[in-house]
Amino acid sequence: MRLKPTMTDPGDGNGTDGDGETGIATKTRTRTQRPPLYKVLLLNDDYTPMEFVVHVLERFFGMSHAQAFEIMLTVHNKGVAVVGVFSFEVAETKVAQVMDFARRHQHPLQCTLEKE
Ligand code: TYC
Repeated sequence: MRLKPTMTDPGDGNGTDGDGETGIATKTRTRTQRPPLYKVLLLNDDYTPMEFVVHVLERFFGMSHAQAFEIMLTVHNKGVAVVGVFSFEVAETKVAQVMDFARRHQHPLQCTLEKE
């Protein structure tokens, strides 16, 4: 009689090995750890040109022109939109790239991240 499940005999969950014996049933549940994800948000403003926002979405988020235009309009109409979901490191990098690109072109475009 074994007390714990093994790789070759995970057991049937009834606490026995099916060997007719009884014992103390111990189960080890393996909790799968997924890395936390972060949403990258683009915010609307009254001054950044629409074409500039479309270009940003194509350049930094790999969107097609049609996709980029659609998301830009969503931000324009609703005030904010999620433009991608990434690991913290990638999300942080995208935000920095967008903010730097906007600043260099003297547009007030704002991009931020939020834990999912
Ligand atoms: N509202 C801007 C305009 O009318 C366009 C715009 C869209 C700005 C999306 C920022 O994230 C943004 N020119």
